[in-house]
Amino acid sequence: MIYSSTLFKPLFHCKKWGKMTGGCRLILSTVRFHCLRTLSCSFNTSVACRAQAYAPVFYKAPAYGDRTALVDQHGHHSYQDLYLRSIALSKAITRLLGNPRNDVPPKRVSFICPNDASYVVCQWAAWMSGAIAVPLFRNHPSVELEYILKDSQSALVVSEAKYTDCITPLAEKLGIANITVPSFPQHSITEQMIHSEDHHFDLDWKERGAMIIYTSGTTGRPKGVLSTHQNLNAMVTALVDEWLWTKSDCILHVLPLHHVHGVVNKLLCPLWVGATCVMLPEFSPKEVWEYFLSMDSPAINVFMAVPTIYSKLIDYYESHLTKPGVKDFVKAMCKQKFRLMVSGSSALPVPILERWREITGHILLERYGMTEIGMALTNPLNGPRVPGSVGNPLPGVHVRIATEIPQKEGSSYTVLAQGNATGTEVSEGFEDREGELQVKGPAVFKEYWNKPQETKEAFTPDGWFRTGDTAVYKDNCYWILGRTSVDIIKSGGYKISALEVERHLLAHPSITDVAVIGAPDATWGQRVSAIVKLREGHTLSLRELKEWGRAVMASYCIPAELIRVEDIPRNQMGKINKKQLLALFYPQ
Ligand code: MCA
Ligand code: AMP
Repeated sequence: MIYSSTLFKPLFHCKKWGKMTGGCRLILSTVRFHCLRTLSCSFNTSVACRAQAYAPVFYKAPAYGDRTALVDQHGHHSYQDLYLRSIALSKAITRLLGNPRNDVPPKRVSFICPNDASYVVCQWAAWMSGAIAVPLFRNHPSVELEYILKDSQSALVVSEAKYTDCITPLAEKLGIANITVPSFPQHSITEQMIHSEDHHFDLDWKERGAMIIYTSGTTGRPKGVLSTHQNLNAMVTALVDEWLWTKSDCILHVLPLHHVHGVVNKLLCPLWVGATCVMLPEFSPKEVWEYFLSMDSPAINVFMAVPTIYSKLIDYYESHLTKPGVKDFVKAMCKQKFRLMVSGSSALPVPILERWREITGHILLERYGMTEIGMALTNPLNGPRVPGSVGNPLPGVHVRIATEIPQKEGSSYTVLAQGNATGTEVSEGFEDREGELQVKGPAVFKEYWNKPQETKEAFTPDGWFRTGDTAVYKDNCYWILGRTSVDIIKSGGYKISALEVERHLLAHPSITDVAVIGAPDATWGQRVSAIVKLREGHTLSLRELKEWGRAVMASYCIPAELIRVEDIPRNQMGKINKKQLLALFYPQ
């Protein structure tokens, strides 16, 4: 089913926000009323308004009216414009799905968009309809998209016009409804779209599922991390409070929109406070530097990225911006324009932090997070940032460092250190001892979608989420020492399951045995390296493997290196010791 041409038709000939006809005005004033309550809630947590305190970000949009919410390749989009477009789409969704607001659990609406305003519209529309939003990544191959559509049991997939050709056959194959949203800007928005139906969005938001993000684990296929509106609310408000987001901020957005870093930290936070998000269709070092050095409005004053992006920006700087006068200009502009530059999603190498400081005069603020928990630890906005450390817990977040004591019936844990935003206590005799970082708090996800066993195993018996990261508390802050499992690779900020890549590679007609490891890399953090045994008489080049890989896995999972061996070393039990493989092939 494609409703592309009809979806926004009623939106032509838009009158302005303030000049609405009777029915419409009534509806919007209801919405405004709720928004004001919500806004006041963020400052006043009285019981009377708690019900709306977990409402999604779109509740705030009417209050921000014609302020610029988003700037993308199509132009400027005000809060009211995004809001009205979202209502229009939510009406189409509701028409197709019945009334998802009544569903328990809520229906899933997947969507696939470029990095532009259409993403926000799809996300808000899904929430307005009461559905769970499942963002798809436009660069994923169709087998990956199919897996997510199936696993999330999506009732509907919304695609921006550019992706309709890719999505329609998938949706038809899976028997899922699909609609197309036209590319921006096709039509201006009108009031007619919100006539006739009542648009009050009063739902019990707190426990309601909001978003499913897919993440790789050590075992099995990617898991859908279901966060509730309360979880998202906690993630956003902690960052807004801690990093002092205000509506005068303007962030440059360059990250993919199927992970928490791009969705929550870089998009929901600015939209929450009425700030502006300038969104590039994809990361380009040249364009980022142009924005950094531009005198034009809107002036970017906040930037966040993964360490690989800072590394790539440094490379670009070294080859294009190091002439004496230019260097000084770059530093002066960055110092003057920016109030905050953040790094996260994987460890920030100290040489990158140092070089960035020399170039821009900014000490990157490093923070630590995870899809399942949002952000947990951060260096301070004001106050000394410790290179290599990830600081201390954000407001509302409880963390502990613990080691497991395996027992016949479940496990118990020795707690080495435990803390929150007010301080950390180290258990006597366990100073500077490393263990697993575990997290509790309102931002911690509800469940892995349809995976009760995996959900159970992700928590300790007393309810702490087990991150799988090794950490230590030392010198009054937390340090991440790496993953507990070698089978989780972080490349360019993406989490990649080595086992998942192996599963794909074993389907290659020339490969008979394989071990995938994360090779250390100055730019990428780690790069995916495949150690393979080929079938008798077969040959395989890296180029051929990459070519083949494009159809079956995300580009960032495709091995960047191929090492052919006669046999993959195994121990007597037939197990591969990946730490030994790493030492053997990457001795440095
Ligand atoms: C691209 N390539 C990669 C990756 N990205 N290889 C390994 N790892 C990657 N991450 C490959 C491409 O397939 C291509 O290979 C070559 O590198 C150049 O690709 P290109 O697209 O030009 O690279 P790029 O545009 O410069 O992309 C690099 C990037 C991107 C911008 C750093 O990887 C990225 O957006 N990363 C951010 C991921 C992210 O947001 N993570 C957050 C999740 P070939 O040349 O062979 O074709 S973690 C999270 O959300 C938690 C909560 C947290 O703490 O933040
Ligand atoms: P993801 O599961 O894709 O959300 O990635 C979360 C993982 O990224 C964490 O479990 C860590 O392993 C890693 N990570 C995020 N931020 C940092 C950081 N600042 N330093 C080290 N690792 C990080």
